[in-house]
Amino acid sequence: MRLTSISVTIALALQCTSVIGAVKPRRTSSILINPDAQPDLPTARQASTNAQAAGLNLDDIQGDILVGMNKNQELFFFFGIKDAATFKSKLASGIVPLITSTTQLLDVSKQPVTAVNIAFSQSGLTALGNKDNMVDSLFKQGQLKDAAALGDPGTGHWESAFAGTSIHGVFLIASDTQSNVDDELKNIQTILGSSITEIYRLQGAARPGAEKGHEHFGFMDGIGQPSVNGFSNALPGQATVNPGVILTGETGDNSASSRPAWTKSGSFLAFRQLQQKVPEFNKYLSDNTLAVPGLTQQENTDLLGARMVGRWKSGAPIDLAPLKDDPTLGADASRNNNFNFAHTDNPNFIQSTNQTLCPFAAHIRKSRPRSDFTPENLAIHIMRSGIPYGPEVTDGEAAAQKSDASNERGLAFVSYQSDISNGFAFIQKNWVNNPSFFPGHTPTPGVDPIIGSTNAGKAPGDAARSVNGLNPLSFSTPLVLNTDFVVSRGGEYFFSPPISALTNTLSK
Ligand code: N7H
Repeated sequence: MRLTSISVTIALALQCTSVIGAVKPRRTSSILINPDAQPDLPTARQASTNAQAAGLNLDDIQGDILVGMNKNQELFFFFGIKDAATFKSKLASGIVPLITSTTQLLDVSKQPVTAVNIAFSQSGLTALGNKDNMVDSLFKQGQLKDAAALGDPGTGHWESAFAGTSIHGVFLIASDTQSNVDDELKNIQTILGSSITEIYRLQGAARPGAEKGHEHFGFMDGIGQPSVNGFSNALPGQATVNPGVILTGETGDNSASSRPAWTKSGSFLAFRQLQQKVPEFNKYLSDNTLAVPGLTQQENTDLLGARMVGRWKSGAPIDLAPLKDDPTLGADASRNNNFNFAHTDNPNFIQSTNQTLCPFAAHIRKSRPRSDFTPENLAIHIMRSGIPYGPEVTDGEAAAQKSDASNERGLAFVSYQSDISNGFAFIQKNWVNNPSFFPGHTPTPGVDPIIGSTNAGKAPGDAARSVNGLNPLSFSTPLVLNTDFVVSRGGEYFFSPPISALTNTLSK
């Protein structure tokens, strides 16, 4: 268990103390969910020991950055700044005390009732009068100007709020209950009054019951996260990256020496609202079911989905469980990342041509090619911290095999990295959307069937995408995907500052 019963006991003890007024009441149940499949977070003590050795200040790093994808309820509240002077003074006096650090999130007894993080766009920093060069060209230009390069078919599908430069910042407000989130938003709005205006909000929530931790297509999410030096201890198969791959100004951030000093221990936040067409995805799988001998029709249908993702719905990697789901493997965080596509124990397995186990185009192989690079590329990694949004598929949608426009659902995608061009944007542009990636693999992989797009600059609408390797009986017979199962509704690039900078720089 991530948050131990010991910490709950401590929390209860603190609550008892609070009865006599010495200590503020704290939580006894966590804000975070804790599916077995996801790597455990370090305990507060482990993280603190690791951080001291690496010189990281976990009290200064906003909590969402390293902790990852495991909130119960999370609201993204996008705002514009109307009155910079008032905003700055309220930021320092009223908002900073609400901002939740990494240290606080790691221990139930230190978690607030509702966690709050804040991040600013380039236009937001400009609105605050900050003219510093953040040394990130994509942050500077904003996501709208990056839409075509990301493969979005124009911005016709974009949420109108993102199709402009008026979003100055975003509050990330997370708790275990919706009412806590609503109360905290009211509190923030009362503090900031008319100094901000609401531009857009997106409410995310972990899916219900047994689907907790799974995204809307049904696959367990949040498994393949890097282990960050100075924070966590790596499980077998997890990539260990320098803190500066995720955090600006830290070891491993190539631009550390040119960035403003106040940005040390911050991170760039790439936000994307990614709509998921779940009934259409399921229809495609059943219409194109595979024909692997020895499997039932349903097993062949499930196999196609697993080969598109690279994992089964339980989280089990197909590289280790190639034909059927293995929920015990999926739930075992010490084994479910322990693979690298190489199979060096089998002298007949030629990694550059053999897709019997995992297709070259599978989403997890495109987005983290592991040993396709020798050695693994440890510079291009992101910390994903998103959450599903929108309702469950209704019976009517399932029967019609078509999404109802009024029931939009998807992934409120969040990734953190020290350089957007080397993080989210690199993965999307150079790997996922690139039909020839990984080079030297035969036949050419094609695009990532989940999020790959070759629509750059075209009119909104589905463009056929060709993917090789999905059929284990014929690697070179492409499957043509005529529907975009994931539709970009746009987003923005933000910077999540260290907490000290909110007081010392951004409110001055
Ligand atoms: Fe992906 N999905 O349901 O198929 N993703 N992703 N992603 N993704 C992963 O390992 C999904 C998106 C990465 O370390 C899993 O957590 C969906 C974007 C990376 O082995 C599943 C959407 C980008 C990894 C999904 C979406 C990435 C990863 C397996 C959009 C970056 C880790 C579970 C709606 C550009 C790879 C897990 C590794 C894993 C899905 C978006 C990147 C199930 C539905 C935009 C780096």
